[in-house]
Amino acid sequence: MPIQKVDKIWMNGRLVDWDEAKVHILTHALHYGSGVFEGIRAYKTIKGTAVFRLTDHLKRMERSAKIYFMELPYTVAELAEATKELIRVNKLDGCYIRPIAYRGYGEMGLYPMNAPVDVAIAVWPWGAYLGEEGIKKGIRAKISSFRRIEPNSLPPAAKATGQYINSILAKMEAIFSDYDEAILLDSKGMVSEGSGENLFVVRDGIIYTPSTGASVLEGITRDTVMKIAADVGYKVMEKDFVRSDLYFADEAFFTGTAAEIVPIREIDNRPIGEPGPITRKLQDRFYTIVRGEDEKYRDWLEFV
Ligand code: PPE
Repeated sequence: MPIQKVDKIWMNGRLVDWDEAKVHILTHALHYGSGVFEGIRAYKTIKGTAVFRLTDHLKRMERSAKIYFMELPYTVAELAEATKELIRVNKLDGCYIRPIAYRGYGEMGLYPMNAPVDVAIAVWPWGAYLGEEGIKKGIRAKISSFRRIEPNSLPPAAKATGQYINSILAKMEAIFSDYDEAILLDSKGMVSEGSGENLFVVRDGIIYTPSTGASVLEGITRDTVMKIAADVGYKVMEKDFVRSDLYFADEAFFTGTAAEIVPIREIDNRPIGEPGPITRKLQDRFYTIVRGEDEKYRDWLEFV
């Protein structure tokens, strides 16, 4: 997806011009994938622009960094403030936000502790990740022949740059096979998640999503959906399941910051059907909340 250029990028505490936001070719993270990042969205609300669950995202970045012994030179509060300032400076209302902390220039080799840790934040307008049409009508997914990375090789709980090579393999395979998105199984063969989204299925009115034991990222949208579904009165369960449970689903959908909530209408050529009532209801609740139209969830909005 092409990036829509804006004015400034935040790099190590300074606002730099978009075209000047560069790194050295010998940046450690470029060679070894030794970076951690986040994907966050800001929405235009009735009370101004607000970042959705900004602090929760930045805390997850801190947890990702912890796994890789990466000491972030800024606190969560400092990064939150920098994010808000950056959105103001670029005069954006709704946008996507990409903070990244990475091992920088100065050391080569696999022991990374002497390389500097650089931090940057970029913001830009980013539309529907799996298409507007996908949000409305649902997408087609295919179980990937690539297995999801497992906790004892690359911890899926970390949102680390290098780990995404796994998602890229799955995504390319899905697109080249004329599907919209991949569903990865974990190393045990249990259903895990999409290339960049968590996965939910509905059967007999109960909502299921794979547990963290099935190599999933602890998605913020996953957590949001579980909470709002429970508040609406649905039963939600974290439970690991196999591929036939996907085929038997009454409804299925992906969740993610970039994707938001995207219905799945077909898996491996087996129809799931038009987006169902529970998926619709959750989409509706989600957009109401991110747009600040529900007081109950005001704590999730961090105003710019
Ligand atoms: N699983 C994976 C592997 C993943 O990358 C994401 C987010 C999620 C689940 C959902 O997490 P959350 O956003 O907290 O609900 N993927 C991000 C990056 C996508 C990209 O292509 O880059 C995102 O949605 O921002």
